[in-house]
Amino acid sequence: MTGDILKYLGEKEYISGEVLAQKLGFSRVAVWKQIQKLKDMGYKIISDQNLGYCLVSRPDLLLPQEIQRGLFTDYIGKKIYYFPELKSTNIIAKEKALHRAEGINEGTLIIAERQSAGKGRLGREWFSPVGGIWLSIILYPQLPPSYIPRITLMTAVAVVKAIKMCTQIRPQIKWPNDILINEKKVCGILTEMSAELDIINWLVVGIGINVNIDHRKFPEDIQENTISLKEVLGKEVLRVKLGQTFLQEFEKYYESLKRREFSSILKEWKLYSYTLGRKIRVDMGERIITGEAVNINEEGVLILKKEDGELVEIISGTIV
Ligand code: BT5
Repeated sequence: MTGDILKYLGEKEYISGEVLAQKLGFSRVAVWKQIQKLKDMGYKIISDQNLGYCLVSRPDLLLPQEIQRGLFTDYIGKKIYYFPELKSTNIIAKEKALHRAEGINEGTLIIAERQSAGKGRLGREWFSPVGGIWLSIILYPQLPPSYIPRITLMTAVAVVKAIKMCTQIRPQIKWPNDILINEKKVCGILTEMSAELDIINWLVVGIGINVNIDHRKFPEDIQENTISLKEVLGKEVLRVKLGQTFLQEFEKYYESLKRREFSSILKEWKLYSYTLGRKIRVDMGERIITGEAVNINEEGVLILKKEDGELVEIISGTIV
C-alpha cells in the first residue's frame, strides 16, 4: 500500500490528500495513515493543510519500491522479498526456490538490512550489520552443474563492475569468490544449488557487500582483512544505486552465460584478477596444494602449476 502512495506522491510538488485518496481508492484517513507509515520508514514528507503532501527525500533503505524505481532489468528484481532483519537471505532464498510453481520465478530477490546468522562457505560465518548489501538471487538456469564455477566468476565480475561504476574504485577478484580492495575483503559470494546429474534444479547466488560499515564492528580476528566502501571513499555510498547497478550488470552477464558465452566474461575476470600470477596455497578440504595460479580455463576452473611443473585443475577451494 505504501508503494502505491509513492507512485503518486510528488517529489518537490504537493498533491492533495483528496486527490491521493481518489487515485488510490482509499479514504483520506487511510491516506494519512499510510503517510505516517512512510515517515516511520524514513521518508521525509511534509504536509500542508491546504496543499496536501510533498515528498522531500527518500531513505537509503533497500526497500523493494526503492530498488525497483529505475531498475533497468527484464527479470532480476521484479519480485523482491524484503526483511529489516533475518538469519540469512540464502536460507530464505533456498526455501523459496523449492516452490517455483508458486510464483517464485527466475530473478526473485531476498534482501535484508541485516542478517543475524549470515553464511559464508563451508559453514563459515558472514557478519552482516546494518549498512551493507545482503541479498540472494533465485535462478533456474538451463545449464549443467559444471557451470557453477562460471556463475561465481561472472557474479564477481558484475560486483566489480558495479562498484567501479558507482564509486570509481577498482576492486580486485580473489579466486573464487572474494572481492578485495587494498588486499582486504569488501564482498563475498555464496553460490548454492540443487542439481541432478546434468541439470541445475535451482540456484541461489548470495552476495554480501560491505558498503557503509565500520569494519571495526567485525570480530577482532577478521578486522585486519576486511574493509568497506565507505572507508575507502571517506563518505557513504548510496546503497540503492549500487544495488541497482549490480543487478543490471548481473542480468547482462547472466544472459551471456545462458547463451553459453563465457570467453568475454573470463577476459574481464582476468583484468580484475588478484590471484593469477601469484604463488598460492589452496585448501581443498582433503588436502592443501601449493603452486602458481597460472590460469582460469574456459570452464572457470583454476589451473595451478606445482613446483614440479605438474598442472592441477581446481574447481573449488579456499586460498589460505
Ligand atoms: C563468503 O564465504 O565470502 C561468502 C559470503 C556470502 C555472504 C552473503 S550475504 C547474503 C547471502 N546470505 C548469506 O547468508 N550469505 C550470503 P567465505 O569465502 O567462506 O568467507 C567467509 C569468511 O569471510 C569468514 O570466515 C570471515 O573470515 C570473513 N568475513 C565474514 N564476514 C565478513 C564481512 N562482512 N566482510 C569481509 N569478510 C568477512
